[in-house]
This record gives sequence, C-alpha cells and structure tokens, in this order.
Amino acid sequence: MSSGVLLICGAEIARYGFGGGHPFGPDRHEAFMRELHARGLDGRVRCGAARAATREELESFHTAEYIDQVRERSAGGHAYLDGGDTPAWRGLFEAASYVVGGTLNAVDAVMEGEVRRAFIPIGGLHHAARDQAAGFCVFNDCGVAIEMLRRRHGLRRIAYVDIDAHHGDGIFYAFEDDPDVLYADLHADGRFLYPGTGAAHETGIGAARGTKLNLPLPPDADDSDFLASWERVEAYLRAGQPQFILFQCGADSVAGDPLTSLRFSVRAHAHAAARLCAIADGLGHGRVVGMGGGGYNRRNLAEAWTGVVQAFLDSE
Ligand code: TV7
Ligand code: ZN
Repeated sequence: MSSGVLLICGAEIARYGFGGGHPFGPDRHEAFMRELHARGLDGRVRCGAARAATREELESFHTAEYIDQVRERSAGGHAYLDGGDTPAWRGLFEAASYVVGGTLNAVDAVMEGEVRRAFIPIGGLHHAARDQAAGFCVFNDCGVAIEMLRRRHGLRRIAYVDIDAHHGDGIFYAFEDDPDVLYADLHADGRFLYPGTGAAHETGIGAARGTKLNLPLPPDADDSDFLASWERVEAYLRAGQPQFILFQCGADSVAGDPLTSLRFSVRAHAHAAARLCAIADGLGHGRVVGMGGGGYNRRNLAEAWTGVVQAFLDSE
C-alpha cells in the first residue's frame, strides 16, 4: 500500500476568499502554511498545486444555470451571490473552480494509490447548494468530490464527516435521499447558529430515511461533549463501511472563534483525523481526504489543521 500525505496548496487556492474585513479573508492559507513550516511539517508532506475544475466536473454537482450565474456575477463584480455572506468579485469564478479542482486532485491522488491521505486547507465549502451560493461557499468541492468518486472512480459508499461548527447543509440536502452517502455531522445546534439546520431528527428521507447522523451540540460544547458525540460517529462509520472518507475539519469549532461559541480544543481535530485514518485502514483501503472548511481565528485554524496533517503523517 502507498504511503505519504499529499498537501494541496499554493496561490491558486489561497486566492479564494473575500476582502474588506470579511471573516473568510484570503490570508487563511498563509496562516496555515506558516504554522506547517514552523512545525517542520512542510518538508514531510508532498505538495501539489490545484487545477481548475472543468465545466463538466462542476456540472456533476451544480446546475448549468447556477454555474453561468456565478461566472456572470464574478465578471460584473459588486453583487452578492447570496443574501450578504458571499460577495462576488472579479476572479471569484476562477478561484472557486480551483478549490474544486484542488479537492479533486486530492481525491484522484488517493484513488490512484499515490497517497493514502491528502489535505486541502482551502476547501470544504459545505454550504453551497446545487443551484445556490451560501455562507462564503460558491462551489461545493465536497459535493463535486462525492459525485466524481462515483462517476469517475466507480465507488458506491462514500462517507462525509463534518466537525465544522456550522451544519453542512449543502451536502446534507443534496444527498438527503441517498443511502450510499454516509453523513455524520457535529455542529452547534441550529437554534443558535447559522444555517439553522441539522437537527438530530433529520436522518434522511425516502430510501435514505434513518441513515444520516446529525449531532447538534449545545452552543458552548467542549471536548468532553465532542468526545461523547464522536463515539457515535465511529460506530456509525464502522457499521456503514464506506469505501472513502471525506473529512471537513472546520476550525471554527475551536474555542475562541469569532463566529461561533463552540469550545473544542485543537486536540478534537487531531483526534478525529487519527481515528478516521484508523477506521479507513481497518476497512482495508486507508482513503481519507481532509478539507479545511471554516475557522476564522487564524491561530486556531493554523493549529487545528497542522494537527490534522500531523495525525495523517503519524498514521503512516
Ligand atoms: C464554512 N456569520 C461558513 C460559515 C458561514 C457563516 C455568518 C457572518 C459574517 C458575514 C460577513 C461579515 C460576518 C462577522 C458571520 C444571517 C446572516 C447574517 C451578512 C453580513 N462578517 C463555514 C454565515 C453566517 C460578510 N451568515 O461553515 C461580509 O461575521 O449568519 C449568517 C446570515 C445574513 C447575512 N449577514 C450576516 O464556516 C466555510 N456571516 C463581514 C463582511
Ligand atoms: Zn463554519
């Protein structure tokens, strides 16, 4: 079996973000890379650049009309893509396409056996719907990755695990009726935080009824709350036996984030990463791709995500 950890990084994905005091600023990539270097981990991972996702790849998840709308609004500048969270700017279409292509590069490298784990810091844009931008997310790289894992790589059962403070509504509702997309999401209770969804009773619909795991937490939940819920995620994954694990490890669930009040320590993120690797190895394939997601306190995102990369390296 292959070894090594692939890191998708570089100017192409660093550009994704919003200026003018927006929490998702374009400085987040650098904050992570500096910490990776300070810990001497940059020399231990293989680095790869992102590529722009093709129109066909974007259309595996998004509608053609929505993709056109993003292109038009980015070219025109100024307008928001949603109700005020996701401003359009010249170049946004391209930057958002690179994020998707970066996650696809990560997934492809794992599927081709070049590495068992890969991480992309600017990725995990889990709020974008098939036909709509939302909450800082233009194109849903996780959603495109799930679709391409099936169409291009022929996988059937794929797990999506999300510990960002916000509910991953863009993924949840896109695959709500699909029993082959395992979904486990720890997040702050929607009564207290955007986007307001992800109640425990939301377990899927139609053929997927009863198959999804939404685990809302009290708005000030700490590591002990995290660990109690995390046990359920592990049991869920072991029973579901996915062929691939996508991990959205948003650092906005760490104490001190300006947008949320969850109080995990960065150890939660490292623990989750280590356990997911162990589960994937136990299933015989070892396939795990981590995506940074949210995280607006730069110190926190740097520590949480380097902890995830360290856990990936330690699992080798
Ligand atoms: C994955 N919280 C994304 C998380 C998306 C959260 C929200 C902001 C925010 C937006 C700004 C801004 C902000 C300081 C914080 C109901 C509203 C309130 C727009 C101002 N500063 C992820 C989305 C969330 C935009 N949205 O999961 C421009 O905070 O609560 C809301 C919605 C309506 C729109 N207004 C905010 O972590 C990557 N937005 C500064 C400038
Ligand atoms: Zn978030």
